[in-house]
Amino acid sequence: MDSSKYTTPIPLKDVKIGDTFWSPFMERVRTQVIPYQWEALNDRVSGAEPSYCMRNFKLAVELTHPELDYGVPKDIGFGGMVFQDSDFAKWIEAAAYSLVWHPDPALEKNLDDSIDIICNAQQADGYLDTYYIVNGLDKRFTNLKDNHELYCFGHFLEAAVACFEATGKRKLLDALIRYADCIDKHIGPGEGKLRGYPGHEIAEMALFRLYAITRDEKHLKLAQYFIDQRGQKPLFFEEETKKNQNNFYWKDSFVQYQYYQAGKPVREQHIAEGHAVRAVYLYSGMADSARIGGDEELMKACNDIWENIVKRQMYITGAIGQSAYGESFSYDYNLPNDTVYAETCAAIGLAFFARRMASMSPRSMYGDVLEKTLYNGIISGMDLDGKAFFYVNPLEVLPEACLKDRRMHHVKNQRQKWFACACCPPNLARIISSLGSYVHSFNQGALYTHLFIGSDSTVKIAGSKIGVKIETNYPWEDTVRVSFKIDGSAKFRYGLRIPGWCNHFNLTLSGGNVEYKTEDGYAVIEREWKNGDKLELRFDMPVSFVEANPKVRENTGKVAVMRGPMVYCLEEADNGKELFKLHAGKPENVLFKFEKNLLEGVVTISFKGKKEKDWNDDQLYRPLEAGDAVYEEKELNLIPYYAWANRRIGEMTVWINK
Ligand code: FUB
Ligand code: ZN
Repeated sequence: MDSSKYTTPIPLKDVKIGDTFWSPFMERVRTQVIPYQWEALNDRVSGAEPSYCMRNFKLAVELTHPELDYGVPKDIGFGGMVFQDSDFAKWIEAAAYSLVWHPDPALEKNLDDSIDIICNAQQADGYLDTYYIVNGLDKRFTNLKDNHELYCFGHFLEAAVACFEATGKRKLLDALIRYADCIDKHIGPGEGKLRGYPGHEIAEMALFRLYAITRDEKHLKLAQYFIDQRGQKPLFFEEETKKNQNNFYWKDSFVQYQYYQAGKPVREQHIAEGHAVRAVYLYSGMADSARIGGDEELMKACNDIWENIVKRQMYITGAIGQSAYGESFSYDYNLPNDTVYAETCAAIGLAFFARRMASMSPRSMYGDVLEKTLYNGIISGMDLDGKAFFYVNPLEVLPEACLKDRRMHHVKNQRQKWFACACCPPNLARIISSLGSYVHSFNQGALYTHLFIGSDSTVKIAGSKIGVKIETNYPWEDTVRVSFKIDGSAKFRYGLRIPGWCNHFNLTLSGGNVEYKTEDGYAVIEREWKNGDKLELRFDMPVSFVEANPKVRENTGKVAVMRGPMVYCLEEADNGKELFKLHAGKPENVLFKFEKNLLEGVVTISFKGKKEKDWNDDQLYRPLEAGDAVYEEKELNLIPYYAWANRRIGEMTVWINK
């Protein structure tokens, strides 16, 4: 492992996004999603599943400080999922990020008031989880496997770090440091402590972020302990289950403790298994730990798992977690398009993992996956108003099947206003509003650009303050311009990702030739950069027809359509019913055009394909000799996958008959 390649993202506050594609998404999150989710957390969205989240917090405050009265009946009980607190934490995190790029005194006040509620619910010893504050603190830390205490802690820690970085205010951060101390007192290697770890990961990566601020070894050690202790014998979860007579839901299942990625030590894990969101959150923490600790063995596990995901278990949209059973990964090359799970949170977690792998070593495959999942499988989770969401992101939908076929009962053909388990919408809000920190990463001698997002960033490299400006109309257009603002000149390596989908590109510097080396998929230029230097990267970005490995049986004889990073789909609204009868054939007249008034402005693709005609009789079966299939010419019209289900309910498919 070459630590000179390690980089860290440019902090969010130093990246200002101004991008034709992403700025509208970020604005939507700021003006629609964050206010809408606040209403949802307060159970004020009519017709939506109640959240109970704020009610739980207010109740926890009232039970802790009887002098504070929010008017919540003291005997009303805890509402919603055991991990309901995490929705509030994710909302806080998203709101904090949005304040970085759009100061908003009313939102900041709302945030401050929310933080007061959280701090008022905090117990004297730092403990902070409303499920146990309401249901009895004597039961806390008795079911780390399933009751999500450390998951909620992790989410609040992420929120606290975000608030501190966004506003400089320490109130929530200090509260979470006290909670971390409380956890550290009860869990860990010392005498009399529980040898436990999170049943649902996230605390690991959150603690590494905390450590980056506090530099307190205690926080680093706790994060490392959570990772290293996982799966060690005797298995903590097994002992905990016996001791506290907890249920073990997976006891008769093939998955056992690997549902929680806890069946074996992490360094012995080489394939992605179990609950997908848990898994990618763990792998993100493992990648942090491998980088911070220079741990080769852990790095190897991360690499192996990465390969397994992207070469065997990832959808073309960057979605992961194929199976509704346990919301989990399943097995290699099993990628069903219609019974798929593909939870929005899992795609988001894959983006976290990809970014951390890119920080370990800038290899374009990490940026490729980051880009793929961001432009497709993540943003498909939200409608174009920012008011309805997908939890499950199918690649093929037949509305009748969603209603009548049990195998697809989890697949919705319409985004939903809210969910009883509402993990995905606020997760979308936090990743979209923190997008700035995914664009570049740097170290003392190098800067790498992973995503082509219009932005103005400032970074200090080798003692010089560098301004980096990206101008582009990507992904709709093929040109990216990067210019530098430097006081005088500065010598550093600059790496620009050349996407895996691109077969040919042209790179120039201020209109002339430039010498670059291709290293791990980045065009790397090492030189004395001068103020005003401008790179122009132009890709060949034709419509491409992509097939899946023949081992993916669901896609046998099928083709998907892409342009640049965008995956396309057929929708009933543009192509009529029975999409399964359409064939690409040898696509002719392949055209793409930007349609300003369609779906908030998208590039659409069309080509001449064909449609199989119905038989002349209404037999269900017939001998092969009865005749060849008859086709009629048909123009196929495709839209970007992320924008499907924004018009009316109808069929959709990504994979088309060849
Ligand atoms: O368990 C908390 C969250 O709820 C998970 O991350 C999602 O998969 C959903 O089960
Ligand atoms: Zn989710």
